[in-house]
Amino acid sequence: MITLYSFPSSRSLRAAWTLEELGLDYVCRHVDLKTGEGQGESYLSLHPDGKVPALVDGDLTLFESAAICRYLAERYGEPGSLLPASVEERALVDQWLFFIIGELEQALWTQGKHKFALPQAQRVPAVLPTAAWEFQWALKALERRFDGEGWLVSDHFTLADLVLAHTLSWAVTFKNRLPESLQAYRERCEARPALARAVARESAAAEPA
Ligand SMILES: N[C@@H](CCC(=O)N[C@@H](CS)C(=O)NCC(=O)O)C(=O)O
Repeated sequence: MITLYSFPSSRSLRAAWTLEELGLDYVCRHVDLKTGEGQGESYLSLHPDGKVPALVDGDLTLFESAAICRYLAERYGEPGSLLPASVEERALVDQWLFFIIGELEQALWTQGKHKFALPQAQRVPAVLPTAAWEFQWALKALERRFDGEGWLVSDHFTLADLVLAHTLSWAVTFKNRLPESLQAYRERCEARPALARAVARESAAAEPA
């Protein structure tokens, strides 16, 4: 059995979206970050930092959203679907995943941390313009390699597109400017029915029993 530990509008959506793209059966278990459940002893035994997502599949427990998506696609995906069939194209998917997490997301997360995620006393609003500048810098690097037409790797939607679309949606939520081409690409990815199902699963899990 697969269990995803999630919280709506967080990075766990990447994992839920991947599970839905793959058509897998899974339990979606809400972790109430707002009441501090993440820092409870029980959840810390799954995720050492008390964050979401975490995934349990049989004897395997995994944390880190990109690693979870990568595992699910490799373990359960048809070769040539979320992960391309060739080693070279899979390496390109990994290249984009590391770039998205290490470059694009970091600048965004600095914004998120200093706008709402850190305890009030630790927030430094003065860093926000620098983080916005850093995000635009990383976006330019993306645009040099990808104009928003087609897909990041290969001729179809892959895991690289899923994680990029999710990250670009955060960019918009945090009020960063996206070029029209990437905005259209993001909307194309977000129109996938699997994403709507994933959002619904995470919301339903958060409903009181
Ligand atoms: N690099 C991690 C980051 C995970 C992370 O920071 N998750 C946030 C939600 S998006 C979280 O659980 N924060 C804990 C909290 O807010 O208490 C990943 O991609 O999974």
